[in-house]
Amino acid sequence: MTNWKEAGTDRQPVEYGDQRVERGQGGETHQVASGGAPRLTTQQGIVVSDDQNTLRAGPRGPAALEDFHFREKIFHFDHERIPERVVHARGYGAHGYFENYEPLTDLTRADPFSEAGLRTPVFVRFSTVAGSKGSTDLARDVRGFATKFYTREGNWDLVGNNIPVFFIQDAIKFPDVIHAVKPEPDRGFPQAQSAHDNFWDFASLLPESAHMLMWVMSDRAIPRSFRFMEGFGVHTFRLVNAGGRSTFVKFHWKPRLGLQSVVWNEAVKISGADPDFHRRDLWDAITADDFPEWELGLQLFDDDFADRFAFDVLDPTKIIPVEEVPVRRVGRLVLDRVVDNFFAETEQVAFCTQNIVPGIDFTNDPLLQGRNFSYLDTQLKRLGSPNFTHLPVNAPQCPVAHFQQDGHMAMMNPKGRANYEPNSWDPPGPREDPAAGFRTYPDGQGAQGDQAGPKRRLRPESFADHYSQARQFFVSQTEVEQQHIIDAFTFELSKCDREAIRTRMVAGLRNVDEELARSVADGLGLAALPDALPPAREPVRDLPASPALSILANGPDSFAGRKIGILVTDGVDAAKLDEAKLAAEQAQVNVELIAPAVGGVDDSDGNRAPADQKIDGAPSVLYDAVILLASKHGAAALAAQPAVRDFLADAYAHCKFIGYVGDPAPLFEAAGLGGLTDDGFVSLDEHSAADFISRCAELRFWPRQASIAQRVGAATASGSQG
Ligand code: HDE
Repeated sequence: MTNWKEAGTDRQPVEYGDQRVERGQGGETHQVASGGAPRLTTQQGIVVSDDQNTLRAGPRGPAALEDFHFREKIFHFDHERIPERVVHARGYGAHGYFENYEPLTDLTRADPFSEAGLRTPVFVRFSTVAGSKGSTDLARDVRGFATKFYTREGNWDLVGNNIPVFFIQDAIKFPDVIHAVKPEPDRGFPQAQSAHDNFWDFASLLPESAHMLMWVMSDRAIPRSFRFMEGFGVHTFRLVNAGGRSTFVKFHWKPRLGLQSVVWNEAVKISGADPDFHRRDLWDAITADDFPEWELGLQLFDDDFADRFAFDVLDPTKIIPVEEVPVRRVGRLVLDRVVDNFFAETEQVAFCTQNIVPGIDFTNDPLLQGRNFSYLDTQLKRLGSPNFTHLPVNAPQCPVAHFQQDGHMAMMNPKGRANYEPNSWDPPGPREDPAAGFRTYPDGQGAQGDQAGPKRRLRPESFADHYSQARQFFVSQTEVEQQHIIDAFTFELSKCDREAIRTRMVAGLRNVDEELARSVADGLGLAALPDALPPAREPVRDLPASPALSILANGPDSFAGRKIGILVTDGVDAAKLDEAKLAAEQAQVNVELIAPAVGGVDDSDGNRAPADQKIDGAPSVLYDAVILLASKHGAAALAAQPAVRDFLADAYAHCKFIGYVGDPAPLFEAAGLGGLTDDGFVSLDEHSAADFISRCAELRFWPRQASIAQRVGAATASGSQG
């Protein structure tokens, strides 16, 4: 007989470091419920005695089928995954609130805008589009910016992107554009990249994508993090007031910390060093109570403007320049709570563009109309039940009452007999309310009213200008940004194997800007500039520039919210280190100490300064600026390390501000920077740390980009001569 009454007697107590555990007969680790730890149970609530061993006939015998604990545990594990989103699979969410500044009742009867200071709870999920769930945050891609407002009159989902236009004009092309950008179907790669033949083959044959391509080849597609990017509702929507008057609206999110992007070479390296760079940034900011914030802006216009405007306001490949219709800031979004559980909230949140509340309405934008079908469909596929609205993250935070019933995982089941209407029961169950209920705006009247006619598959002619706004975007960028766009096109097209695709794309770019097309052609080594593609409608070449479209021309005036990496060694000057840390704190800048070992360094006062990172794991791409606080002896040791040389060479190449003490020449020389110091290098012996940080508000020392390009040009020229 086995001694089943004496459970656990075959185990011995043992200490593993700071943990007291029990060791079983085979040496396995057992942790037993005691102190604050509750007892482990099965899903059915049966307390588990041993979670280390399956039930076996003899210690070396076969497993028993009756082991319900094992069976349940593995069964549940086998079903842990739900289908990832077909697009926007990789994302990160957080909770917060939207605070309305002033009542907007003249414009809309939507609840979140009804009172000054009203706070509406929200859940926001940021995402990339093309990559799968496990892909890198720093892919060149559009970012999703989806906000669920839990209003007192139901959920409103504003499912937007960080780019105000889209690739296509009609939802029927969505599967095609996504197939084209995703890994190619035969080989299953490349992951989370548009730099491959299929994407550019499709794009070069789809002139309506020209405007969007300018945005995705710009630095907008490689944001520094979610906190530093804008959001856009993209489509034209309607606001409708209590009297039934409609005003067209475009939604904008404006980041409090200003816009900021990384450079492409940095993005490539961050993808290796920290593929979670963006989600970590959001988590770190919120858990440090440095709550990310955006303002909601509205571009408001009427039918007359819509008729006057040079493009169709229903065309989602067009913006309305803010110089023509200014952005009115009406409230702020604050994210102040991380999720308790990633799966329950971020993975299971189900945004639906068709979730709107009284006071907001759709327009006939053909992309929006298609989306309104797609999102509900996709939630059923992913979440597996029409009851996905019962999940806490999706449940409205207002009364919900209807006669829909049953289905998988039904949690909220009505009581009583009435499950239909009309009925004569008491209680009768819910009934409709014509006054408070959602009423669709009776579109199709007024100047924008030609929205009916025979059923046909027809694209409006007013959608046929594909290039004018692409050009407007390009000419509105600073020189540095234009160069980034040229570089991005050159990089992406260089990854296409078929020359015909590269050539066709350059031919399309000629309709945007000759200089752009020529530079990309040169970068690709095209033998000759191809003829321009025949445009459906001759582009307007003299649309005025819209300075608001540039990131750099609208930079922040502060370095707040950014991160400085301070490289230290034993013997680091304690006073300088303290000064740098204090100046950073005062400027609301984060710092990380990077040392040869994570245990830290001994400073000049003999005190131990623990490090945040070991140098190998903290390349300079993870920081917005860097400071070298090495002692003389330490600097010599650093100079021998490849990771340190990369740290410096990259900080230089990415145009970062570099602070230093003492004579850094040997270190800079080791990094290949001998004789290259410029005004982006700041001696902290001559300047205070506070001065350095205020200098950093420029974010990057951009003149360096031109001087690097000049040296490359000179070297290429002398190479080709010799
Ligand atoms: Fe989406 N999109 N989309 N999309 N989209 C989805 O819904 C779709 C489009 C956007 O964080 C899917 O729940 C169609 C534009 C975001 O959970 C799916 C079309 C814009 C998110 C879907 C578009 C977006 C999605 C996949 C062309 C910017 C992530 C999973 C008509 C305004 C939401 C899901 C989150 C997600 C369909 C175009 C933004 C398949 C058919 C334009 C931010 O329903």
